[in-house]
Amino acid sequence: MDETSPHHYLIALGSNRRHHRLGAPRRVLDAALVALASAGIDIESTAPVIDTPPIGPSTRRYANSAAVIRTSLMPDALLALLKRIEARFGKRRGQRWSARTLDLDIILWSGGSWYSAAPRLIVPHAAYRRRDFVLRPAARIAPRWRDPLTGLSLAQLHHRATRG
Ligand code: A4P
Ligand code: MG
Repeated sequence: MDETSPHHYLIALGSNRRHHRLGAPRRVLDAALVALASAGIDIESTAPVIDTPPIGPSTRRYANSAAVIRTSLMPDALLALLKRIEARFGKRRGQRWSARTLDLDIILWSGGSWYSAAPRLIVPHAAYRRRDFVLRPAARIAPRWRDPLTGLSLAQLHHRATRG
């Protein structure tokens, strides 16, 4: 094991706005993974990109994916990196949940739970347990990873979320 990168994270990727140079949202997600790797993050596995209907006020469909990564960064430092990469792909306009070129969320980390007020960060992600657009790609690459709060695996959470 590489002792310099002790933490695993599950990251969710989303995009529902074209990038002026890269093009369609799924190209944005590919480029985001390249940006993470260039920043020294080990990308252990990536899920196939899926096309999903928007949850919330935006009317554009999303491209979504997930990745298991490995790094020595603690959650707050990883969030700062994710925010820098998001900003590089385009500034957000308007309100919460508006269309965005790139959204990178921390869903799970190998250390269990994390809470900080500044930067505001809650891991596991507060809403992911009900979101098919997160759980479907996540369950493809890490089906046995257990949510520390419920004790359920990602495969179980995905099954539960799609049961109807
Ligand atoms: N923050 C707290 N916890 C976390 C975490 N675990 N990971 C804070 C990342 N950030 C976290 O996020 C706002 C702030 O949340 C961050 O600055 C950080 O300090 P944001 O991405 O800037 O804002 P947002 O995304 O508009 O709000 P929010 O609540 O994060 O929205 P979501 O939950 O990301 O949902 N429909 C489909 N089909 N696919 C999607 O990907 N995404 C959203 C956005 C809505 N509908 C969607 C999709
Ligand atoms: Mg977000």
